[in-house]
Amino acid sequence: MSLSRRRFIAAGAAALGAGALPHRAACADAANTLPRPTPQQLLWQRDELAMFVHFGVNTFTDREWGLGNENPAIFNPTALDARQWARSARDAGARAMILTAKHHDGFCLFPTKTTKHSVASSPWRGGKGDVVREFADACRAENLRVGLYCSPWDRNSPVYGSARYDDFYHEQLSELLTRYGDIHELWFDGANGEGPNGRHQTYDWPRIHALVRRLQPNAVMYSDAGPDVRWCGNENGMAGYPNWAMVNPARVPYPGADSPEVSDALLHGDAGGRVWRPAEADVSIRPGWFHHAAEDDKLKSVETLNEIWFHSVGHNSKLLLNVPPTREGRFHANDVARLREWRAARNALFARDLAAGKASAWRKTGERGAVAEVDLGTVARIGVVRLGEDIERGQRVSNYALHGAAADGHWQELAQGSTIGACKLERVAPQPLRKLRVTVLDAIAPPLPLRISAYPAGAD
Ligand code: FUL
Repeated sequence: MSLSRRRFIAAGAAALGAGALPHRAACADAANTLPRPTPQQLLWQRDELAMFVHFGVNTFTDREWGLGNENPAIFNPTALDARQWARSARDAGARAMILTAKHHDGFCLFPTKTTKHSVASSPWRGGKGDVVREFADACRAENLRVGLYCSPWDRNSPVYGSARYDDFYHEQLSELLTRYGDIHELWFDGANGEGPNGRHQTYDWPRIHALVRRLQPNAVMYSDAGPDVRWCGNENGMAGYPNWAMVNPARVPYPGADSPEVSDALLHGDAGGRVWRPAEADVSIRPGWFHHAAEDDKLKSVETLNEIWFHSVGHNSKLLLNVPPTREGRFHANDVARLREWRAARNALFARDLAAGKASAWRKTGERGAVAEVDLGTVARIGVVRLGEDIERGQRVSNYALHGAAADGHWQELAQGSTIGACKLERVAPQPLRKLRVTVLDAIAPPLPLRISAYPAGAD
């Protein structure tokens, strides 16, 4: 069985409607109809990094997808410490954390009226434990937003594959949405196989979405196709480029198919899309999502994590990095150390923005063009340039060039690009520069002043 999820698409997405592409000549008008993020989507994206936590019966069976017939007694972490997860997440620079409250095996990490297949039937904390509660408390203690993954696919529920499962799932979500305070993100996974009776389920997405909106109006909902946040199309943490935050829902229809067209729409979004639905890039620090002792020395290197950062956050996406607790219920020392090293490396890369507070100029060049220039006031070897649009007013730039000038005033091209969005990171060949210039060559609506940051190259 493939471990990559098969796509299902959140119904209701289609109901939001697909509009016509803005006509290029009607650029100024396009600004009025340009999709914009909700305050919740904006907050979600500004976090840049969230930590994913896969934990459950699979941790104890050494599997990635449980079968649903596990004995709850196997769930018995010996030293569960959600605060340690939260501290590591915060130290790594994450601002939110998402826990698998229920994975495909149906085992609930919280006590629930819906099933006996939960922590209440395990010996852990004498059957009185609640991992979701400890997780939510730990997140709040470390100033992290709380997110929950509750798999729609349930390989344990006897009612899976019938209308009764809609009520069952509705009840589970209601418990999760009413007991644990503010939930920032709900994560609806795309894997969708058969239940214990061999039956498949067609989920009632409009009902699910309405429930979340009613009980947690400030939460964003992720699924492969939304409705608030979409998948980036792969599990490597690599968003596509160009990457628009908008989609045309007709291109990511329900039920989804593993077609090249759907992958393309998820990877790149759509310049003409009428719905704001930015991409989330998820990846695990290890080969698997759950902890396997055999992978304790197979962690991604700092270099790989940096590559992921440049291709996720640096491609107008948000990174969701998974770190799985061990059977003890703690992050393994190797993961904690790797997160620390990676944070130190990022701190070094982005320590000093030499463009901050420096003289800058912004000049429009026709309807769709503009030139932004910043004078660093000194000559410095620049290694990374960060560009950003004011996405509160929509994503606009579709083609640009980045130039730099050394002390002699001679301009040379450093990079060319298409989309910018919330953040585009450019790694440039380290060289002494005094000025930077971004030329917006084309945009889908009149471009707005850009944010430009310039970071010195490390010793090489
Ligand atoms: C996939 C799931 O099937 C994996 O087990 C994991 O939860 C990953 C994040 O999403 O679709």
